[in-house]
Amino acid sequence: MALETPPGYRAFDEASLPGHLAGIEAARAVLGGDPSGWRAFEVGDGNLNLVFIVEGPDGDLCVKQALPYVRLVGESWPLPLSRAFFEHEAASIQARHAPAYVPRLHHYDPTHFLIVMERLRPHVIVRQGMIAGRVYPDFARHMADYAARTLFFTSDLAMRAEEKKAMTATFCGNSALCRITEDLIFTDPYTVSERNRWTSPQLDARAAQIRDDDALKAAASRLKLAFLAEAQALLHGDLHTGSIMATEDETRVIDPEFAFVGPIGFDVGKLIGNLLLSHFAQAGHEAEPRGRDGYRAWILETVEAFWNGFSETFRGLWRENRTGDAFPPSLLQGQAFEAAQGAYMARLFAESLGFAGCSMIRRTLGLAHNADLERIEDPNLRAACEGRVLDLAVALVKNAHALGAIEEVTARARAIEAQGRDRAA
Ligand code: SR1
Ligand code: MG
Repeated sequence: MALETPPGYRAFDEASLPGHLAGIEAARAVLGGDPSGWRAFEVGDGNLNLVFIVEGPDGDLCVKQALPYVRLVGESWPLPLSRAFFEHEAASIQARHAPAYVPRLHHYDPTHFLIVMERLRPHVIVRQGMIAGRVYPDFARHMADYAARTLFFTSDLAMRAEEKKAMTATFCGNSALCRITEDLIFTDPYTVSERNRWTSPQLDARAAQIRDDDALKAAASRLKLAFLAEAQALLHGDLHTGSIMATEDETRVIDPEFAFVGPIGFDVGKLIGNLLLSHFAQAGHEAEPRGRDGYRAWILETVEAFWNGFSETFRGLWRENRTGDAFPPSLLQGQAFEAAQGAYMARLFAESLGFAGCSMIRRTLGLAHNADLERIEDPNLRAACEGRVLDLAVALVKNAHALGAIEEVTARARAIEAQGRDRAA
């Protein structure tokens, strides 16, 4: 039986989309000419939606349409179309705060849950670039700026309480997407679930060890509570390297359909976790052993520069814009304010590392894996890389509070990589 959809909704395909876009003024303005000559290509490789590139004589566009189910799984897993509304809302807010780092939005169609936006070209998905060993010299600086600006300006540090509560209320409606994160990241990998998968039999014992680790499960549960209950700022909600497109000079963040008002460390940590995962996956992509040592070093420098840049920019924005209801200037000035900021950032750092670890565990033991590891064909080599991902991830989830600086995290990553290599030799 077909899934129920709202009146007027239909999922487009390459043949039917140009005719629909012909009725949208913003699309006509970009594509130009006669709509009968427009061509659409479905290019979506994500887990949830349809994504089209549409080309006309004057220009091109990207069109994203929500399906009423999870594309990765099929119609057996229904998912609200409203995620397109939340994505468009979040993208509009992020465009106000960090316009240099998001694609231009042209149109939102609420009947078809469809977003018409700028086609990013020649940008490529950063995850694909990192699998190919590409260096993005400004990536850390851009992402630090993007994260600091979008997260600071939508937090209680910058917003008045009435405005912030209204924003929070709007995004509470995106609960189905939050539910995916709650289950897939914070619960499934730590229990027996038919949605889980891993490289088997190589990682069977490791998966069982993780299911039996009470301290780990308690720490993951504390992070789940933070995700459920800490309404700190408007998050992108799925800030991994597959949600970022870049060239050498430009960085654009796409796909904020998981947006909601949650803990700042979730965005920050998800990006750190995905970079660390890419670091450990490089052994599966290098042409000869140690062939990507230089690239691994760049990834870890990027992790450091991202956190350090984020932290510095976030603190600077906060010093300059004490416009929110939290930490009022009437109470805190000078040294007292600096001390309060320091304590806030230390807590955020620890929470970010915990979320980074959870993001790494779910991509090795949960439902949705990353191409970084999935593309490694030799299962023994893949399992070796995944084992190293898990070594660091478990330490991050359990011991984040013991780590004082991002350089301690990257040092551990380096040590785990070296030990793994020695063991394999
Ligand atoms: C069922 S959706 C699986 C994952 O895809 C997205 O990228 C999110 O990370 C989600 O958890
Ligand atoms: Mg996505």
